[in-house]
Amino acid sequence: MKRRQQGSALLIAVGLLGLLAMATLARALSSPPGAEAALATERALARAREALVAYGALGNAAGSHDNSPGALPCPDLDNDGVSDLNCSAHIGRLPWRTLGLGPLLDGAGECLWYARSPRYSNNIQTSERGTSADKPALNPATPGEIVEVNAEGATGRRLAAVVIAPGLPLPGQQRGAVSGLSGCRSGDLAQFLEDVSVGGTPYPHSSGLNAVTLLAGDDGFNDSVLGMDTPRLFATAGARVLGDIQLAGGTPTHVWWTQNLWCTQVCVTASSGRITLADGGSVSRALGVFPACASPCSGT
Ligand SMILES: [Ca+2]
Ligand SMILES: [Ca+2]
Repeated sequence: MKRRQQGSALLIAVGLLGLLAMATLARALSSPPGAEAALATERALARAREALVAYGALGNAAGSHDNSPGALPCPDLDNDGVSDLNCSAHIGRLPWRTLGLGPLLDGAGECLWYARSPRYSNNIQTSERGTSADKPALNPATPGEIVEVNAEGATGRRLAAVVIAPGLPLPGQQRGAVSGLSGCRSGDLAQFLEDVSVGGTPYPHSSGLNAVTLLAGDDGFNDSVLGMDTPRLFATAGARVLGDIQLAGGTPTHVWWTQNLWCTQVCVTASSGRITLADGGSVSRALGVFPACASPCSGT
């Protein structure tokens, strides 16, 4: 009797294993080729963008109050994973160490690249914000400078930053060995990212001022792009500013508050502060104290 029960259990186990194998095979057959790689790329890009949003809100790991809320790190220009403070280029590798991330890899096993609007750079001293056209006050009304481009051309959206997955090397691209410092392959920008024209207009990635979202696989172009617009950035950085108002018991005394004209960006209702974003959305927080200069929100 016991032996018959054992035999039945074995048959059931074999049957279940067979069903599991069939289900796995069916799932593999139903996924289009490259789907897992594409998913890995999307995951890496999303993690990078959220880390940049967090950096823009809180600055460096020490949470320095010297940074302007919303300011973004310079790219990594020497392939060590660390942002370069005296950078002149607007595009480079994602500074993953500075962002507190591991080396993010796309579906092709390549490290990510990154560009940020020059006026959003945190190598502009906060004390110099608002003193010249190329060092403007940084707040939700500060337009991004990176042009978003799709298959029809420029979309009209201007982005604060963009993260880019390079994909596999295309014909003519030669990438070097993996750096022991960064875990990223060496080589200049042109070995990873492609310059393209859309509708006869050139939109070079190498400038750091275009975010081209053509479908990967189009002839001569396989970069995957994820943009960060200014509302996404300031939804978090703005919450930090409202938090600082509460902490300060009214008007923050930090240099970034005055230099970036935050008083023009905050309005108050009976019990909360509100910051309006560039897309008409807003971020609010209950406040026990208000900045002395803030005006009432319209309609309240
Ligand atoms: Ca570096
Ligand atoms: Ca590429």
